[in-house]
This record gives sequence, C-alpha cells and structure tokens, in this order.
Amino acid sequence: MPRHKEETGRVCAGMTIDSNTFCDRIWRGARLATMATPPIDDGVVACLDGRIVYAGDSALAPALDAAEIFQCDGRWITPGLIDCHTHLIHAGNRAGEFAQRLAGASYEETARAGGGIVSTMNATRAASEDALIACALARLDALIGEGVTTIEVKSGYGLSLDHETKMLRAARRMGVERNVTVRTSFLGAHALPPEFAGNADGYIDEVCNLMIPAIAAGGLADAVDGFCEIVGFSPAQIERVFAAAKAHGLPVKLHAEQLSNSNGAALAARFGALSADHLEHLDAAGVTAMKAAGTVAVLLPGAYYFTRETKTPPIAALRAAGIPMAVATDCNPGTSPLTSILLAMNMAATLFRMTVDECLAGVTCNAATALGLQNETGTIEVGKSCDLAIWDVDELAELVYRIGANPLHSRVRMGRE
Ligand code: DI6
Ligand code: FE
Repeated sequence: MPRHKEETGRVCAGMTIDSNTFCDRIWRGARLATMATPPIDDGVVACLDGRIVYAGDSALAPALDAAEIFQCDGRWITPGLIDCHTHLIHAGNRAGEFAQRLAGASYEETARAGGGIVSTMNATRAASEDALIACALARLDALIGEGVTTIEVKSGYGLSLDHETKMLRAARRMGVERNVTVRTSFLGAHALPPEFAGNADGYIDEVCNLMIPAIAAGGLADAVDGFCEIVGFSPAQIERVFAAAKAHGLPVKLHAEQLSNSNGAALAARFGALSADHLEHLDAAGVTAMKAAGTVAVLLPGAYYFTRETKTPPIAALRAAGIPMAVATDCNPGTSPLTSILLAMNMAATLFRMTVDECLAGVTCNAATALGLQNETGTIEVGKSCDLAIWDVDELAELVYRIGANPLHSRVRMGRE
C-alpha cells in the first residue's frame, strides 16, 4: 500500500489528516489522558515519522491505517513522563553521610565538614566519562521503566571546566545510549570547589568568564542552573551567573528557597527563568514574581522527605496564583537518592497535598514547560513528539496512589518503543 505522504507530501504538525493517511503506528481502544483535553474513553493515537498525527475520540477519527496497529484493551495512555530535575550523572554515593544524619548531623553540618556535594565532586572528578555513564544508566533505566521519555540532567559535581563538560557530555550521550530525550543544565554554581576555598567570588568569575562561554560554544547545555542558598551561592553571585547565561543565549533555572528564603525565586523570575525549584521557603513576594514571569514551580518531595524537612512549599498559594507546578525526583546522592517518578508523584500528593490531576500535570505538561519543551512533548496532541506511557490501571489515580508498584505496560518515544 502506497504511503499517503509519498503521494501528497509530508503530513505536517497541525495539519488535518484525511482518510487516506497511512501512518507508522496506531494505538486503538485506549483511554486517553491527553493532558490537553478532558479524558477520552475510547481513544486512538496515530503516529507518523515520530509525530502525533491524530489523537482523540475513535468515533471522530478519520479512517486510519498503519504498518503496526496496537489494541490497547482499555488501558490508559498518558504522555510519556518527564523528570524535569535530576542530578543523574554522578559517581559514588553518600550512604555514609546518610548514616551520620540519622545519628543527628544536619545536611549543612555534613556539607561544612567537607562531606556533602564536595565528596560527590571528588568521586565524580575521579570517574571517566564512560564510568559516569555506566552508573547513571542504571538510574536512567529505572526511570525509563516507569514511563519516563524525557529527562533533565544537571552538571554540578565537576566544578571545573573539564569535569563539568565531562558530566554534560556524559548526560548528552545517555540520550544516544537509550531511547530518551535528554536536556542538560549547567550547574557550575552548585558548590564551592576546594581550589577556591574562601574565594567564592573568584569561582563565580570562573563560572561566568570561562565555563559558561565554553559550554555555550560547545552546545553542551540547554539551560544554566544555580544553588542559591547559605550553603551554596548568594543572590548577588547567582545574578552574575544568570547575566552570563543570558549573554550566551541560555535560559536559566534555580534551586531556590530549599533550606531558607533568600528571595532566589524572585531573582530567577527577573531573568525570566524557566523554573524555580524546591521552594519550601518561598514567600508571597516570590509567588507574585514567579506568576508575572511565567516561571514554573518545580516541587521535589523526595528531597523534602529525605532531609526530613518540615516546611512544605506553599502549594495553596502557588495553586491560587495559577502557577504551573511540576514534580520531579531531584535524583541526587545527597538529598534525594530517588529513581522513581511514580513515588515522587505519591510523595507530592501525600506530603504536599497535591491533587491527582496536579501530580499528573506535574510530570507531563508542566514538566515540559519547566524545560521549555511545551511545544514538543508533555501532552498528547497533533504535531507533538509521539511520547506515550501506556498503563495497566483502571483509574489514573492509581499512578499516584500506589507505593512501589509499577503498572507500566509499555512506553513509546518519538513513536518507537
Ligand atoms: N539541592 C539539592 O537538594 C541537591 N543540590 C542542590 O542544589 C543536593 C546535592 C547533594 O547534596 O549532592
Ligand atoms: Fe537539585
């Protein structure tokens, strides 16, 4: 059977398809959570060249044919899940530090005592790019196994040009090794490396004048991130990092208000940040600033849980302001050794009182916006990448409700399993 596109030209994003369209793949008999429309009971999704060419009610669908047709038997389909905040690339682990914290030490104390981020920096510097990829792939596979099709990965454990670029190259390569979309963020302003002890401004000079220009020129980062915190960098230092990022055409995001309120979210908003992340200590002025800038609130309940934080992010205020909320794992060895996006959703609901719908939006459409990918993925809509997660559940709420279960039936990225 001749392919329609060969007869009449390409089927383009947003173009209406007609009854002769021959697709690559079709999923029929599904319940669809498109995240752009109300749920659809008897839905069909059609894919051509990795793009969605139809998604909607089967009763309204044109007659479609495809090389491969999947019967979904009433399974739910959501957009492929998006983990929009991870530190997946790192070497070693901090189980020993965890034990110290159980014995009473605080996160700040272990960081000041030379543990913390700097201990992971030492392990990461000692690891080759291949070794970094090998241990990160195990974490990535856990996320992929739960339907993740897009992941953000930060640097921030190299803290020198060579080691930060090694981390970013390793992150990009994971997207070649696996069928997953990887977005990278340069997090040079994560912690002060020992070479710059007592000279944080000197290190920020290096981040701004050496690292950001080189990383931007090499196309290694999709965004620039920072850690605005007493144990991290001051708002004035982060502002310099953001100015350098902007000068090199890179969007910004920020770890803000995690351990204390330093008005980081408002600073990020002033630079039109894609997202401000953590936000436990966010105040009303920060909410207002984020709303005005369209900055996504990325909530990281795994870090809240693991550090036994007691102050919850101001979910009600974020909700009332209509700020899009995303949920991510923050997978990192120090404060969130979490490789389950489904558990992150459950924690967002139980610990932060987010609704099922908010949790689902948090790992799909709002997570896409937090990465600047809202036109590419995060909803099941014509023209977007055909990124799907197909679930063996009767109700979508089961994705949030279960603890330790994995009802994923199959996963599709750019139309391919
Ligand atoms: N906030 C966090 O929770 C992680 N980084 C950050 O900026 C912690 C990273 C670590 O402890 O290794
Ligand atoms: Fe983080």
